[in-house]
Amino acid sequence: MKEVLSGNEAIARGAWEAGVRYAAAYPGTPSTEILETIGSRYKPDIYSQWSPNEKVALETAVGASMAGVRALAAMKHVGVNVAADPLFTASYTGVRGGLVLVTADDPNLHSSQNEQDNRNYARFAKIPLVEPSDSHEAKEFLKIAFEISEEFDTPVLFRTTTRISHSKSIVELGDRAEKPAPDHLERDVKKFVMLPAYARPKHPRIEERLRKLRAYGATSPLNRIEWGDTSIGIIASGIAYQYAKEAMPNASFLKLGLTYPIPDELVREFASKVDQVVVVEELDPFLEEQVRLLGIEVAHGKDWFPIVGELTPDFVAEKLTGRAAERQPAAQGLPVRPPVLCPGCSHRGVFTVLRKLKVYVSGDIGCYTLGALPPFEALHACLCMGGSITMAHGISKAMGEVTDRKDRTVAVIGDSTFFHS
Ligand SMILES: Cc1ncc(C[n+]2csc(CCOP(=O)(O)OP(=O)(O)O)c2C)c(N)n1
Ligand code: SF4
Repeated sequence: MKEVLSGNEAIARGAWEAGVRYAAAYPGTPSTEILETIGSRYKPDIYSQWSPNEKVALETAVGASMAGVRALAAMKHVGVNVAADPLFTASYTGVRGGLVLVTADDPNLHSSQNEQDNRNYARFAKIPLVEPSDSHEAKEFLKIAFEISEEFDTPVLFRTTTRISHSKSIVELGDRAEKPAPDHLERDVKKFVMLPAYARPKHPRIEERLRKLRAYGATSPLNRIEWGDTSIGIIASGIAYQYAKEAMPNASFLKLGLTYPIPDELVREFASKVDQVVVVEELDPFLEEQVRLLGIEVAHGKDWFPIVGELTPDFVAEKLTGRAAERQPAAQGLPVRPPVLCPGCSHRGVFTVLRKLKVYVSGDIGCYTLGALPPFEALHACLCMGGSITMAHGISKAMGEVTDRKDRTVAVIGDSTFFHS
């Protein structure tokens, strides 16, 4: 049977088909619908719960994996910053049941406080990275990610971007691979207690794991070469692959789904048979650097595709073909509609008073960040979830005893952000 699913719905379906029994998340655009879908469509096969923050979500998933079941944690890109501590050491412990962490990145900051490329976490934590290019791949690749996790004894980072998470495409549905529930709790102190004496020998094993993963990438169903015109060989993954394929359907492609570590032999084979290699990717030169490290010349990469912001099909086509897309110009003179607090929002009264008091307001992340914009203009700082109270503390200590009210600091924070921290 086929269904049209968003990337997030397809990930939820993939978790169900993979036999996942535990899923946890903290919400954040563009990741939220993953757990929403699991909770509404795949109950009771998958136990799912929202966590107070991303660290808790990942830790509970690690626990479920230790108990022997397949477990999934999902979050937006900045959530992985919060979950980084358990992530890096889970790379050392490895897994029992497969463990996949979904990171939904947000190029162009549609709904985020920064624009970070979480592919770098895979290299940093030395774990495999899987990137789908559409909803069907999101489902199928997730199942493979669980197999990789168990075969190589590692958490797997599964990265989407807004265009993959929220675009819809056709997905061929499959059955659930039921995994039996554990009948006892196994103990393995050397595997799961990361004392220095037990953690130290893990590091060389992780390096060995990466070597094996690199070799596995040559035959993995996640990676493929699509031979075409060999005057140009395009290396791409994720949504960038779709844009490049649409622009140059007849070119040769190395389409990567396992983007860390990249399969060096496959890359060499591909590069040796094309006249020039072009790497198309959003944000950081993540693939380009790995390709260059192999001693392979990259004709074009970040010189064409910027390190900042989101790629568009037109932009990629223009760079690859040298021809500008013909488009109707956008209508001129339309009214600007900046985001505002809802008419009856209870934050409105608070910001009206804070504005009158003229105090310095240390803000946080939520709807109330809009207190920075007209008509209130009564919020003067916002850094990360939970930062308002702590920044206000630093500011007030730095300022000492001030007499002028406008140099006094007030912190504002929402309930979810309060409990998150
Ligand atoms: C580390 C991190 N995780 C998740 C998010 C996404 N996010 C932004 S605000 C928010 C919820 C805020 O809720 P609350 O503090 O109650 O404020 P409200 O918007 O309800 O006023 C979430 C989940 C984020 N920006 N950063
Ligand atoms: S908290 Fe956000 S969603 Fe709720 S009323 Fe205020 S602006 Fe609207």
